[in-house]
Amino acid sequence: MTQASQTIARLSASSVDFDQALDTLLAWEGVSDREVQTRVDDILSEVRARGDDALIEFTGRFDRLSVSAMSELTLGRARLEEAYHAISDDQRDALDQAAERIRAYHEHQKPTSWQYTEADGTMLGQKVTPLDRVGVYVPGGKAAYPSSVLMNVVPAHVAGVDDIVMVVPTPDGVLNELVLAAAFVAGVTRVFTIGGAQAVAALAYGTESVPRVDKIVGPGNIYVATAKRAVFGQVGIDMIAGPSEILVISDGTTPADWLAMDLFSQAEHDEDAQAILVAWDDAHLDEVLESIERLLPTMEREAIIRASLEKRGALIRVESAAEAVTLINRIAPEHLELSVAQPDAWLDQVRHAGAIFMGTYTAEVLGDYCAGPNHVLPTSGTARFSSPLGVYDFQKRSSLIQCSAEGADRLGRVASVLARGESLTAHARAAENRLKS
Ligand code: HSO
Ligand code: ZN
Repeated sequence: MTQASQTIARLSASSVDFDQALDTLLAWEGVSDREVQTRVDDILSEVRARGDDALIEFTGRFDRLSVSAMSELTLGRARLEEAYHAISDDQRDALDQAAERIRAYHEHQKPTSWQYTEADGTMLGQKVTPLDRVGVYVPGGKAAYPSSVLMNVVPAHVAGVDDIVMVVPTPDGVLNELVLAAAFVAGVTRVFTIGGAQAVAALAYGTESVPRVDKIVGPGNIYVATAKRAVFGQVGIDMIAGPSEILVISDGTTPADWLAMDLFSQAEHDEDAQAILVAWDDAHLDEVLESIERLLPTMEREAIIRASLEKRGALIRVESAAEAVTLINRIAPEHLELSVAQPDAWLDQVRHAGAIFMGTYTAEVLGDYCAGPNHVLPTSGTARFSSPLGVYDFQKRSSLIQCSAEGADRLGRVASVLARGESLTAHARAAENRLKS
């Protein structure tokens, strides 16, 4: 049943060593490196102590970009708008449509403040407030995705964040106009063309030119991830993302060539990305493998896809649809494609997945770009306990209590007893002061 393939592993869920093979396949160690840690700590304390001067120095050293003032590394809305007009009509139109759909979807997420009043007039409630200022990190180089700018910025904007600051490294001063145009469409307030741990430090501590933010979101390399971890507490951060993953469940209703391309679309992100397909029909699995092998040589990113499929990909044969469900919940994938005739029938049983793509026509890439839901999703099994990036990540809640005289009496009696039990006399007396008699 398990058949050798050079391209991608074929596993059978009924083989005795399957559990162990699956563990090995899924294992992903979040990178942590002593040397990186030390270098990041140095950069953080330099920026904290010397502000703009340190930023200018690091940007010269790491991005080969030498400037004499931070104003040369700052782009305002006018410059972003220029980029928006400089890109092609097609690109502008696609960005607009994507942003609009992402905005509309996230509008549905807006939580509301609420209150209720008890019989004695005591009011209790919750007040939702957007964060004042957010920093969005956008990587330079091969992972500079305009779509990720939309996905990180639009929810913050919908949440009501007034000031959305973006940082993006520009090695040798080369700007990515599409990224800047996306920043314009999404509602970024201003951009600093700085990156790495120094940019994270600037956002976390503030410098003369870069304002201190309340939360930093967005993906980055190991230096950025290490810096974000280090400043957590000083500011909020989003999750630290691992490599992208897709799990496709196929009952054979979707053409094998489409499925192969869906797997490639994750694999082409990077060598560590993970693409897994699960089916209960051997002939169908053969067909998918045939598609993979035939299409792979036609891909522009063949080398990356090949490495990813070889290292972390798999075609898994299960006995039944029920066994596929067990596997879904065990893997807790970032992206789940239910490529089956009746995806709705599966939903009740799927407990852990970042985003669920339902049916033959719903390719994961539509969610990457423009369906509306966020593409920043929990990776490496963290969908067990976390959710897509959303409006709620850019807001916080305050609780509200307003006691009536009767309420103060009623609650004061309870509080007083509990306070005395904790030997906290001032607590008890503060409550007792407001008792009726
Ligand atoms: N699949 C990636 C997002 C992305 N795809 C950006 C293309 N550009 C992680 O969800
Ligand atoms: Zn993608």
